[in-house]
Amino acid sequence: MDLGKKLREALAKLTNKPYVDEAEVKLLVKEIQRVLISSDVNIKLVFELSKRIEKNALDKEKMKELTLKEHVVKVVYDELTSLMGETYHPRLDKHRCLVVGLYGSGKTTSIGKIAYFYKSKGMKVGVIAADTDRPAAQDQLEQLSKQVGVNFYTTRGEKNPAKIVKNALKEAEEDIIIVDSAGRNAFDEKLSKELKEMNDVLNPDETYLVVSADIGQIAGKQAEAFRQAVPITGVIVTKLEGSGKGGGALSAVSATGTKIAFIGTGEKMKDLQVYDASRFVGKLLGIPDIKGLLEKIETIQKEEDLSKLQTEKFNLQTFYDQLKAAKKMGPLGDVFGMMGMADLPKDALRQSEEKLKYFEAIINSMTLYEKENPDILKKERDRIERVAKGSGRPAKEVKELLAQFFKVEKMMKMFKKDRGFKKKVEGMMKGGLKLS
Ligand SMILES: Nc1nc2c(ncn2[C@@H]2O[C@H](COP(=O)(O)OP(=O)(O)OP(=O)(O)O)[C@@H](O)[C@H]2O)c(=O)[nH]1
Ligand SMILES: [Mg+2]
Repeated sequence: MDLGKKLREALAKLTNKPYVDEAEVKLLVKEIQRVLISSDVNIKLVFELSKRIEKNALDKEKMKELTLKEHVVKVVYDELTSLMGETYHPRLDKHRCLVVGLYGSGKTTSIGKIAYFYKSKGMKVGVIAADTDRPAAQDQLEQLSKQVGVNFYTTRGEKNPAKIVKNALKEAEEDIIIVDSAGRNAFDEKLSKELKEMNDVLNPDETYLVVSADIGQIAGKQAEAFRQAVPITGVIVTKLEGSGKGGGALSAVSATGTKIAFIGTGEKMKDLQVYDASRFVGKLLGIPDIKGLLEKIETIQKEEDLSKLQTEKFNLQTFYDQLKAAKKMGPLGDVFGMMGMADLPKDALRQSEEKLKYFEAIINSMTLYEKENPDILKKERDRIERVAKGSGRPAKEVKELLAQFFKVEKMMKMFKKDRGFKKKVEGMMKGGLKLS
């Protein structure tokens, strides 16, 4: 499914430029449109998406460390993933599934695959053949169940699917029960009634609609039709490996607000993937290294968060400046809140005007070296006496200021190292840093 050759060429052109060139972004958007329309994505969706890509590529502030190309790829990627839906998280608890869909969409095969998927996760699986429409349907599922090694249930000769389910449930005790249903050429009243009856007996936790990727956009309409009969919790899109219309199927389903749960990518039992929009989009765009780029972005984001927590150079002067600034802005707690340490006891952090003035006098009596290297005051205690005298404040108060400074300094150092440190800091604050 390499639709992305021209797209990649258009993206390549954006490399090594200091600013985003509008003409190139327009060219890129045109290519994206071409790719999406050829994979049968709805025209209206395509145009909405193009507009957003153009706007974000040109207007959105670029992360400093990203190249221009990376920035644009990220914008395109974000928009496409939201078009194609969310990543699915299969449930790993005890549950029941009903599988529905039209003729030949891949229901029975998908059941074999899902059974295999859960079995390989160490769960016990039972499958129920309740397709009474096609003569060989029960045998087909029985064979698949043997192949993947899960339990099989049916009632031969019984024409009512709901009764087959009811019978099977009397015996079946597996963690996961999956029921196969009959297909139709088109959704109709009879099928609707049949599914409703099965739904009532089974009371499923998941109802999967199976659609073949080659129906493209129509997948959305099918999802809506089936949803009127039974609550569809997820769609399985099969035959994605061979269809150029996969984008259409996925985006149309996602536009109806239904989740895509699994995708089938072949006839074998292992050819099933839990749906992950990012993987699909990476493939659609033919950008194999999309994961690498996303990891880079994540690292940059973490670093930016961290550097927000770091003062350029933390010393007594900057400590005092911060206290003063915090005072102007309100309770000091708010500043800490901004640093990611919310919920600190605000009272403990309130600094009285008077005390600030005294601290100012003390700091003004220090030499520049002392302000920048407060450790020296700890090592050479007579300096404290000197500062106390010079500021007209008691030595005890100088020590108090130093104690507060070292406490905050320590906290910041630990914060830099360990972002899960919040709890310990809170404990420390409760235990002590009284500023008033
Ligand atoms: N290439 C490919 N073929 C698939 C996939 N899933 C199913 N098939 C094939 O599609 C055909 C129909 O699959 P079934 O599982 O029998 O479909 P069904 O929905 O149960 O069909 P009915 O019971 O007749 O309604 C079979 O030949 C499968 O091997 C897939 O993901 N990729
Ligand atoms: Mg079948």
